[in-house]
Amino acid sequence: MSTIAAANLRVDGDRLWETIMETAEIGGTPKGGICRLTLTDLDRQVRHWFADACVAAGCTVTVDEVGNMFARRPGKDPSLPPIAMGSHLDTQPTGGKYDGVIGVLAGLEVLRTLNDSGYETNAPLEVVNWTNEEGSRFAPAMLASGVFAGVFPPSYAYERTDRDGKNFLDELERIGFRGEKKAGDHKFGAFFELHIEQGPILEAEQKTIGIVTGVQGMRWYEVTVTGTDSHAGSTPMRLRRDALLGASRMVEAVHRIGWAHAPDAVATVGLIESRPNSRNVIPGEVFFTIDMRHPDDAVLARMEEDLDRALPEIAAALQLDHKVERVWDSPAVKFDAACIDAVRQAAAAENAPAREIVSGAGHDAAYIARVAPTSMIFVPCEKGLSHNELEKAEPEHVIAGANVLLRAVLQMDAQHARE
Ligand code: HGY
Ligand code: MN
Ligand code: MN
Repeated sequence: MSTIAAANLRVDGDRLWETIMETAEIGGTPKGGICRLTLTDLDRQVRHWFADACVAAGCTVTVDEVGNMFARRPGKDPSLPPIAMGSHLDTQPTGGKYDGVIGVLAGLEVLRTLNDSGYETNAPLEVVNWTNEEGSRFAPAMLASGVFAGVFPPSYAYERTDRDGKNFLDELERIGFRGEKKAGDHKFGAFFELHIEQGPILEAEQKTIGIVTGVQGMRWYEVTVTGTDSHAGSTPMRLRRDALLGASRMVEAVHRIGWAHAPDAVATVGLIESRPNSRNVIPGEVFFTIDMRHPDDAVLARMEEDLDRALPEIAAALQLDHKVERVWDSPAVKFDAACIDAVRQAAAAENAPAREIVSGAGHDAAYIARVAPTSMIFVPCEKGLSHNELEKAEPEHVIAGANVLLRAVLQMDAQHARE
């Protein structure tokens, strides 16, 4: 089929939407979201669903040593590096139906559409499901795409433990997804990730497509504050070493640092554990996490300096000990100009109102951009709400995003064939 004829190819929107709703049942929550943490039995279930669907679409499915799944559709020339699409099927504990999922399932839908039309690409195509993008169960986020991109050795991923002390490698083996394939053993000709924006901009500007030019910088920290757990009734206020009071002031300080560098900075304390967590014991130890982000790495460094000043001051004033560890540093990323342009042209061909945008959220594409020409396609979500069970995307936006993905992939394939 000529590329002109390919220009008229469109995904089957109903079929795509059906796959999104069908997989949403795997870990579906009463509020309409999904709780499908990485390397759990539910993750195993959706992985088998994905592998079966890809095999039924004529793909070969391989799994690498950290559980990344690659569904390959042959092209005319098997020697060419595959053009890849993908995202993640793991979710937040109170995740939505669309975060990550639409990037994987739109990739599957692109393959199905090409099968229906008998269109043969020059290069092979691959649809990828990256392990542990969310970083909610095992920190940091984008862990397995990071291993694929050579940012972390597999051993680093294997050693990660969740808050219950469960180990990444044990869980990966338990669900049967520790593959033989070396992570990063094959190159991509290009990588495209379709994702909801998870922010308010596209909806506010009534744009259907975000032409994603890059991802902001982000850093994660873990803080342990130590005081003395003692009796809530018999310990006078002046003799207390209250770790939760210290942590509370530190949470306020993180919030202040975010505001000090707003509007582009964000700073969040999302996870906090107070021990012994008994109503009549003064907390002796508190563990909490910090997530700070900014499009400019230099500002992110200044935010970290602010943190390094604020936390010791707070601890000293309350005679507390504390430990801060930076556990993740993902610098700001700029995507590949040719891939960005492919998305821009595809959106124009779709007559979809579009604008350029930098991603506030982290994505596997941020790491894959280190080893392959990469860009992303955003579609709006209602009120920009995400990492929330009420996350909502409109079918026509997701379908338009899938058509832009299809076009961008075919354009990049044709472009590489001409080179
Ligand atoms: O944290 C993030 O930005 C991504 O959703 N994992
Ligand atoms: Mn995501
Ligand atoms: Mn997410």
